[in-house]
Amino acid sequence: MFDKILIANRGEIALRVVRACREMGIRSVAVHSTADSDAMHVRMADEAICIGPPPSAQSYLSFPAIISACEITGAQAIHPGYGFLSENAAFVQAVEDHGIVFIGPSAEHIRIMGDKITAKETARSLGIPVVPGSEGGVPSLAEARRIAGEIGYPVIIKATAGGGGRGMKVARDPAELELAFGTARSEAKAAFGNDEVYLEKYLARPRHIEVQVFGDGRGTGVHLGERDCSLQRRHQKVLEEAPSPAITAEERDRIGRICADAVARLGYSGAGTIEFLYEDGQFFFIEMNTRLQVEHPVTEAILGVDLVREQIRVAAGLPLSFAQEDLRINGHAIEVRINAEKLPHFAPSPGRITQYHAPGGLGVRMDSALYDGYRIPPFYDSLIAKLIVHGRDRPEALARLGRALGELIVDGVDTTVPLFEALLEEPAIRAGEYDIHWLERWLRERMTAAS
Ligand code: MV4
Repeated sequence: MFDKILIANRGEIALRVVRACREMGIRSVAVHSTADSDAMHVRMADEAICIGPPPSAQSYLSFPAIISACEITGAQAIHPGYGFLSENAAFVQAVEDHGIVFIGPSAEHIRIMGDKITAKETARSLGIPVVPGSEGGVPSLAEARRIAGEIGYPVIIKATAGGGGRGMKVARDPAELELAFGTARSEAKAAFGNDEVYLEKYLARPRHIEVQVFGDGRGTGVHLGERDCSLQRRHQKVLEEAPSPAITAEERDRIGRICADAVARLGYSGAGTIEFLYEDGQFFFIEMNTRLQVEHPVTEAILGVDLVREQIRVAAGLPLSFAQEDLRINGHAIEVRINAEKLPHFAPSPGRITQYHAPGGLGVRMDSALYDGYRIPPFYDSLIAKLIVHGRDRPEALARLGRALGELIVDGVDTTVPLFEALLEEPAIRAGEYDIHWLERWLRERMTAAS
């Protein structure tokens, strides 16, 4: 096992990794920009080292700054958290070239899944159900017309190099396809410097359901059930829950087994998430994330597994501490993402926290790097806390969420807490009946009603 791990991240996820390290008897090294000298992850780690000025490009994204910090502190491994360098294959290569262990999958697996077309081809070849569409890139409008005629309208055009929903266009008929194809290509070229696009059947009202997987890099693959992340705004998740209120135990076992099998055959190492659109009882692969995700605590809550600990074990060459048959789902968990943002437009709201009180009690977990008097810098993501509640069933988790939100105090900045208080009143949320478009529709209706 490692003696010392460097955490190439900040905020709540850096703290999350510090905590796992401490429980495992591993020393932790925090890195920070000059804007984060007073950050909680810096205070809680065993050591801290400044790696540059506030802009991420010169600090949290700087290969030389982070690799030098490892060499100076003697850290043997790097945990990347999520975002920043967590899915950067070139970084993984550089880290390994310096004899440091990257806590995550191989550069090759990150590269395969980072390209939407090779990801989809790989998924299909491993027996994962994919959305019907083009095989690879679509070079011309004529070819797009032919494929759309085959799979049927509506279709969606996606940029190969895209992600996070950027560069997507829907076409309902051949006339719309002409415009959509041209726009998708030129937007892809402008945004990503790559105009390659591909075509898929457009699913009108799916849910976003993702399967948590783990590989030990030596042919063992397991799944840890799914999370329902359908509540999104502008491709940002707002609330996540596990298990999904939309699927049966049989559906879970079936898709889970397919994913675990795929991970085993890939020889995948570490944590991964296989994302699906789910509609009318069918799963369709869209992409795979090769990192720990923001919403991993809902899986931890219902399975009692420490996912960061497992990541560290696997990176150190140890087996997973559990087998598939050891896992049993216990109850229901919900996470809400509390952002320093001002409603109704979600404008960033950085500033000083004048009063902070975290909720507690049975079934409540608060993952946050906030403290009284902390100044939220304006340079980074607006996520300031994740509130995760766990109950014996979904109604109990919902009740606990309402109770915990009532205990929480975050003064000095605006937050998205009022959004969750309003969502808890909604019959569709209470019933678990929402798709990927539900939240945006609800926000639009409420905003027009308020004005
Ligand atoms: C789709 C789709 C409908 N049909 N693909 C958006 C982000 C990217 N990761 C995939 N996305 C979508 N792909 C087909 N064939 C609808 C979306 C989509 C979406 C997906 C997940 C969560 C929220 C979403 C919001 C709008 C569109």
